Amino acid sequence: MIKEILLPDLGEGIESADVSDVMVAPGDALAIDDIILVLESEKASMEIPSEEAGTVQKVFIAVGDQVKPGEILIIMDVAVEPDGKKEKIKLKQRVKQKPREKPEDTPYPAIEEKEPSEKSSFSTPGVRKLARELEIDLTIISGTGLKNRVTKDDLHGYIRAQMAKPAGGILATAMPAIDFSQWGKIEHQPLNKIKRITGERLQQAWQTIPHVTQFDQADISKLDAARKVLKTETAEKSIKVTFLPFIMQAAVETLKEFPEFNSSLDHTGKSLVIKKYYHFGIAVDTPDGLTVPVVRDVDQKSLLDLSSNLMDISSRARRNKLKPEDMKGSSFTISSLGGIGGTYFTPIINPPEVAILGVSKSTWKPIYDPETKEIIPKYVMPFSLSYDHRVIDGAAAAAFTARFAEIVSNGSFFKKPSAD
Ligand code: CAO
Repeated sequence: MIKEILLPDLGEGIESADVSDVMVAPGDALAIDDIILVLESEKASMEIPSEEAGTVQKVFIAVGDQVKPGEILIIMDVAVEPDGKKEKIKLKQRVKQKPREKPEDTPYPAIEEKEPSEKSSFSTPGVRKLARELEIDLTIISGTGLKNRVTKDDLHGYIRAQMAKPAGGILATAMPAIDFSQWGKIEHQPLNKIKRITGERLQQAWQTIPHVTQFDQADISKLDAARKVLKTETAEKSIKVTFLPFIMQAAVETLKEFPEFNSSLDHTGKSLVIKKYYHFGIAVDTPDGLTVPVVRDVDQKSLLDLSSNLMDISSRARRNKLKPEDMKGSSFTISSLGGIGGTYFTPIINPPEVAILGVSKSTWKPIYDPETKEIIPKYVMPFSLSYDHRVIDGAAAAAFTARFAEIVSNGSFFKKPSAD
């Protein structure tokens, strides 16, 4: 039986509304309650369901149309049983017989992702609104609703799956494809593997750890003098002594006084694992990108041992000769840009650690000495400490940097070079 389906009264004094989605096309088999179209009025979005079951013959509405109650929406061949009764109940039963799979123990079903499509996907206004707010492309979600509609559970399942991923998948999928060539010449340069892996780790660390960075500076004039002597003494041994071994030893001394900076949160997030070993991750700049090999047992090594270790790992890092063991087990990380330049930066914590020291280039500065009432030139090293605020309080971090500055300025603790 052919029947015209009209727009019902929209209530609440709504006289007309705009069509934001048409969910049916000629030839579609509709069950009762299947959505015919979605309207956006000034007051709300609403779905208009079918009160009949049957086959769509003709569609009179399109996205963007303004429609009024009583207006014809579609023509349907309404299903009629041989005895003249409509198939309503039968169709409803059929729909009910196809419950969506939803595991008992998970609140949302596992959602399959698919390639983005230029075709819009079927979903309810609420789902589309949430997706718009979170900048999620609904066409990549396989809908489990009727006619593959993306349901609220599908969207929630997708969001949960993205949150469980190690890297921020939502961010990646939220990046729109932009044709930059419309504004000028461009060149595509694929990121190499190191950059991609480091990028994912950095993004994860940045998104999951509440970072705070404390800035400070240290007078390293004495250290500068000590290094010059050592550098001359070791020149013939082909060992390059930079500031970094001194800084590493000063960091060990400070960490011994502030053990929570040499820790990790355990898997429950409810207790700290304090490490009694001092293995330092050292950020090394290589032609292929940033990598962080580990120098072990920094507390047991002399300045020369540390210098040779640094030469070894940085040279192997730059020749892609690091082994997996070289990258594991660090308890604290130092990133030194002192050989390059800049004053202060905000290093990103190297998980599962809770703090990272960023060292910047030292410069000579006129510093006022209140004791002698003189202005004295001092070699001043700016540095930054980023820390996990779940574990470390701001006061502790400021105390840590002040103590580190004191230790590094004093210079008396430096371990003598080893005999060889
Ligand atoms: N102030 C002044 N001079 C400094 C300095 C500082 N804080 N730190 C280093 N220098 C000097 C060194 O003493 C050396 O001078 P000499 O030739 O007179 O000895 C020169 O700068 C070059 O040092 P270097 O960088 O080769 O050696 P290093 O031991 O200081 O650092 C390494 C080694 C591997 C850490 C470094 O080469 C490197 O790769 N740094 C980049 C790390 C990075 O990219 N971090 C960014 C991470 S973003 O979070």
